[in-house]
Amino acid sequence: MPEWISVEEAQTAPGLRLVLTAGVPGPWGEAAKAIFHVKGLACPRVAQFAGQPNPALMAWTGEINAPQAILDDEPSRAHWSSLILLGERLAPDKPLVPEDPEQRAQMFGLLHELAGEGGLGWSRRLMLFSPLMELAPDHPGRQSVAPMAERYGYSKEASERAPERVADILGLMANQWSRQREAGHNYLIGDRLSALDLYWAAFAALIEPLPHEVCPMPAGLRAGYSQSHPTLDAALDTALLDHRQRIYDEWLELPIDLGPGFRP
Ligand SMILES: N[C@@H](CCC(=O)N[C@@H](CS)C(=O)NCC(=O)O)C(=O)O
Repeated sequence: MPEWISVEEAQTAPGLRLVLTAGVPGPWGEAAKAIFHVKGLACPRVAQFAGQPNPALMAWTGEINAPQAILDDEPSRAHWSSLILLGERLAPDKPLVPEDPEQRAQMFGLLHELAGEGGLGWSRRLMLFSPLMELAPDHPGRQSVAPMAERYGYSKEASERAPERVADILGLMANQWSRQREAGHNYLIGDRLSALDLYWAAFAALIEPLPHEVCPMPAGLRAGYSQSHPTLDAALDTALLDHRQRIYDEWLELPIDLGPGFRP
């Protein structure tokens, strides 16, 4: 299990460093971890605290978001696609982006639907914020998420549209998986492991988190991540959850490392 270092230590450390949200199996962070793990790019991890100002991190990289990958003195990479492409650059011998242009375009399209603005991650996050944002303005529960909710486009209308949007994307993934199965493939794109399998494995936590024994996340957050909704339940192909389990069993770290102080 890679070591966790402070922002101060990370600032002067050479090579690759990965900033991750402590205590939360945030899907963007889990996907970035998966990319580097599968590629054998071991690197120290740096804790970010979701919803907090993270002043030292902001001073270092100009971003309070996580994940962020910092290579030597190069600018921080925070966007999901730039993290994938950094992995391809650093370990081209273990490609996670298909060579075939059709497959490549299809993969980045589906990845955007999972991790991009307005996609499954953003929409599920709105659903997660919704019960707290419905509380009175001075309620501590609402105040704890309001800055983030505003940062990620929260409105009552957007949160009401979110279940349909998540269901649409689950439908997309289900169709892709059944086409692949029919073609005799064991992965979501092409005939081998790709970034899409890793991002699906990470973002599936927002539909059904892995059990506490392997993912010791705070109970309140687990309730939020597991929030069921009839529209989602109807759209979910549980074979995709079996695929998530297989990807974790065959390719990824378990238990999930949520940082110092968050061990199973
Ligand atoms: N940078 C990623 C998104 C990552 C992201 O949304 N991270 C959130 C997870 S909740 C975060 O760290 N938020 C911290 C905050 O807003 O305080 C991307 O655009 O692809």
